[in-house]
Amino acid sequence: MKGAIFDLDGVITDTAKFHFAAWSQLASEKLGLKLPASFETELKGISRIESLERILDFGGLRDKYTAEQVEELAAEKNGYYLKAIDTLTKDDILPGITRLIGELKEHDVKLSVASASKNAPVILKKLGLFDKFDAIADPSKVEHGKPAPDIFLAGARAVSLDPKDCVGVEDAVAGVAAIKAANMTAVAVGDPEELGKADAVVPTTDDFSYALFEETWEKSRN
Ligand code: G16
Ligand code: MG
Repeated sequence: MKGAIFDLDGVITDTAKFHFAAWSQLASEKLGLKLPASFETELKGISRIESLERILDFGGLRDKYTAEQVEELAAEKNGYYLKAIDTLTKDDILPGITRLIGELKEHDVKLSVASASKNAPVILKKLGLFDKFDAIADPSKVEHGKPAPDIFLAGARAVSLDPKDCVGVEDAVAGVAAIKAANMTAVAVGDPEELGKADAVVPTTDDFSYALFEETWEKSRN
């Protein structure tokens, strides 16, 4: 294993609750909708615009807004979201992640971020992790979102590595599909039934380690 390509939300920090709160605020204040709690999981790893399109579909409102209005609504949600994540600090890094980053760096593993979030650099700065990563793939430069492999391929390319030498790290079904489509080894955190396509699934981020990543990579390549 030469590289580890990380999803952000749900792997490095838990921003899903802030995304959901911001979407809920937009839905109730601007769209007259109440979002069911299931949207918090459903929108994980899904881009800003596609998330909004799914919300509009849920409310049967897709045809009511022009493309320009959809962009405005998405920008408004991002405003709510940015306000919410302003309070993030290193205390919001998920358990075991700082240790894992240290272990991977000790073994000269390149680290890159493959998040659907355009806010990834801001979030990593708030967490004090920005300088630990060798690269952050830019989601606005890739054509297809997760489950397409594009963002993970961009993450490997950004650290000049062949995808087959990389482990991708995810918490979402669409993200695991993206990793496998990129021909990487997938390590996931969460429900093993839901994330069954991954090469290894652990219950918490504290179960991640260099040894687990290396062993899973070795096995999946043979
Ligand atoms: C994250 C979240 C998604 C969010 C997307 C875009 O993805 O899981 O819910 O819609 O980023 O975020 P933004 O509006 O900040 O660009 P990931 O890939 O880090 O799990
Ligand atoms: Mg995620």
